[in-house]
Amino acid sequence: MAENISSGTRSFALGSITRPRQDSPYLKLNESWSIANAKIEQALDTLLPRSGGLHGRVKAAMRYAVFAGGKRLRPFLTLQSARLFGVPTARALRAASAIEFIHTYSLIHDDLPCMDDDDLRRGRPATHVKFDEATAVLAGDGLIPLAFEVLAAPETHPSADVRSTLLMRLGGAIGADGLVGGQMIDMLAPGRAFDIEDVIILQRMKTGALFEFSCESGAILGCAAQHHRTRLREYARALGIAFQIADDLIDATGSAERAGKTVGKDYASGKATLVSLLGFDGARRKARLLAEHAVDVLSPFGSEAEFLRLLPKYLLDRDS
Ligand code: GRG
Repeated sequence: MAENISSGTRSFALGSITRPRQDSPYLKLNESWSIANAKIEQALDTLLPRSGGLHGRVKAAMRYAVFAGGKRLRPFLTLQSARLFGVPTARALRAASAIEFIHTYSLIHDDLPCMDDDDLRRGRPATHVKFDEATAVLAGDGLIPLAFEVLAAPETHPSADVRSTLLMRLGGAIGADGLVGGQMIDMLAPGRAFDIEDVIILQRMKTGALFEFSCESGAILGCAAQHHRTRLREYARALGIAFQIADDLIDATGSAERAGKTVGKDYASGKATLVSLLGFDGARRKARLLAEHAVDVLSPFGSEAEFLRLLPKYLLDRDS
């Protein structure tokens, strides 16, 4: 049921998110996300280095990984949060692209034999399978400074204060107390008796931190008040855990063909997840409550936040 979208540069699937009914409010969200994705693909293409030179292989691997057909959820969150504060689209697209570069690096490295050891990503051979391990490490490494370079450039925002806030918040989100720390906990997880609180800490760092930055970055670009930034982080935190529960349900019950990645590994290994700790029904209930909380947090915002309000429940229906 993948929604195929032509982005101008290539064709990709907007995940395999359940196709909305024709009368559904989700139809509008789906359309808006598709239009946004075409712009995001264009921005990613412009900002990524072109292959070529003696080191062309690493640039080819960076492009291979980025243009593998991801949902572009995090960039969409940035564009939607930027919309709340009237941020020009060109600026928001730069922050959105930087975030997708970081997300892609994390997926490349996560798939490596020394990490999660997965051969399939986004329905295609993982980067280390398509190229080789060293090239995949370097491709991930290359995407990190590219993200920082894009955010630090004056085209992202004329104010150096805004740019340095973006850099600082991204650094915090993906460092030892964010994405990297979350991955460390995840690596240590097999064989450990994690409780619900431990799993939430792990997920908040591994998945949530980049979600939080995705939502907050639009507010930072819009020079929004601190309380707005805090709200958007809270929205992202609830959304991130709900999204992770959906991911764990896909792992436990989904098909690799639809998910475009290996499924069943976490479930079979007995790794603690909110699904294994709460059971299927308990996890679904928790995800629903989180989705409702995320929507409540957006109450001060008007109709500009309509897609952010629709996203939590929409994402719970996904199967990739
Ligand atoms: C290597 C430092 C380091 C971190 C890796 C991102 C990550 C941490 C691991 C990926 C494994 C995983 C299942 C993470 C939880 C949820 C998640 C990030 C899923 C992938 O995100 P989607 O569904 O992917 O947005 P697409 O392909 O649509 O971009």
